[in-house]
Amino acid sequence: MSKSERSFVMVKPDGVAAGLSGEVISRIERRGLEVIAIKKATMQVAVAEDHYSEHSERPFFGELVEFITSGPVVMMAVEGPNAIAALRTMMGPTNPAEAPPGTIRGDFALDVGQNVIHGSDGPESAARELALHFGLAELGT
Ligand code: IDP
Ligand code: MG
Repeated sequence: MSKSERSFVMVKPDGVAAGLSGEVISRIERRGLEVIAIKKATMQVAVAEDHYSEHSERPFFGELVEFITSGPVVMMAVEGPNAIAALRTMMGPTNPAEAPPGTIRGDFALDVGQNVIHGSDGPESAARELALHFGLAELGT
């Protein structure tokens, strides 16, 4: 049995505005992963800058922070065997133009910036993002 792990997943403002929160949650659950915490909120600018700090020197950073704070997002802690990699595969590549049908980005997005979903890219970023957006009590640890 593979080791259970946790990922931070977020339906971005474009996905929430398009009414895709339920679709994303449904795909996660049907895959067999468990949503162990969930909330809908508009992210504070300082929190968004921290969340995307690895991209702070990139030319699109300002646009990215502006977009991610532009409306409500649905944030989740998702748990299950190989959750981080399984979710990245379900999301598809960052650029939706390269995302195959059947992936969330391949089915619902066209723009590299507004690409519907975020998922942690590894165990360190998952731990960091879960701590940033959820308290320990919310995660039952
Ligand atoms: P990921 O979301 O697939 O992990 P990252 O490379 O970590 O992709 O980039 C974080 C987010 O920054 C992307 O999901 C996308 O919203 C945005 N982004 C990445 N590259 C570009 C770009 O070239 N132009 C505009 N936005 C971008
Ligand atoms: Mg990333």
